[in-house]
Amino acid sequence: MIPKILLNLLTTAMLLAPCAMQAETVAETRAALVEAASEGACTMEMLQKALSPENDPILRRTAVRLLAEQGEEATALLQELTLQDPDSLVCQNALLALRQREGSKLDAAFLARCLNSEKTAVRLLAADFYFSPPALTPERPLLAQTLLKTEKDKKMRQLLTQAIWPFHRKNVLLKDRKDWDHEVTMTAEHPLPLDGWKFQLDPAADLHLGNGCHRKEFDDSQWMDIAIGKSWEEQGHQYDGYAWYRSTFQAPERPEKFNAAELHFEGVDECAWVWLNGVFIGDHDLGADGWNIPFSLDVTEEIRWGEPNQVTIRVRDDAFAGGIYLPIQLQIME
Ligand SMILES: [Ca+2]
Repeated sequence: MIPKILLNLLTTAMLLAPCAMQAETVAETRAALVEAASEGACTMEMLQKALSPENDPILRRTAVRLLAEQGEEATALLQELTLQDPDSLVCQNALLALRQREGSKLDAAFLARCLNSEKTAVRLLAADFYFSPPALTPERPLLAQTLLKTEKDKKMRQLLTQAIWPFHRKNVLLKDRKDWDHEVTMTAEHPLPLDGWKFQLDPAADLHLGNGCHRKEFDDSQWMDIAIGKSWEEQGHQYDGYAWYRSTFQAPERPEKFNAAELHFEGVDECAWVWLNGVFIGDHDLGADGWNIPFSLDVTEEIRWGEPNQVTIRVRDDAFAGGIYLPIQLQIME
């Protein structure tokens, strides 16, 4: 084995060699660099030299990858390369290296800058990290909405659209569960109040963004009053589009015997998205055809027995009457 000191000198010498490197020299320099790294003898100085803009892209891409193993001092350089390097793969590798080093602690302000990179590969990676659901904060969907106005890349548009509407859940009822082969019967039914609901129109379809109105703690005291059990047109709103309903109902004490709790909607004209205590429960989205089709959503995990429960419902109506025009019940299933 070549002694570390010699290897260091050798690699540095190769990196200091004239810029227009032959293919063979590139391969050798690259190999020496990788070797030095495996020996733990690779220094920031060596990597910075290898990253010199006039060097072969293959050598530069390797150097970026090795930068990931350097200490804190490499962070600024990796960020600079991500945002400014002319080689798309160098940028991408730099961002991957940063993610590998810092995981979910990767600086959000820096990632937001990456979302404006002219390189699609960088935007895609940044969007993947920035908009991943566990880290989703109220500001991020707002940024996604802004970016979507000018983004042309199809994959990128998909990611942004998903970030704007991060509510996805397949709600499975007890009767539809694959592990359930007993007959399901309803043993009790508790109607939700018809009056005392809060109501807000949402023509821009953006009330869930920012300080999202689906949140349990959202302050709806300035919203209008409305009842359910009749359309919003019947209550003075000649309107088609999105609107939100919010209310709090008292749940019964926990039943002694039960297998599931469900919210049953007799009719919402036309589509509905439902949150219970701030948790997205599921939707009823069959387009205009869903207006007179009853539906249920399982809330076994989310219901708080014997306590007030906050329910939020987003409704979309495209034509004629709209809204929660029939009652809602909490049903206990056995
Ligand atoms: Ca309608």
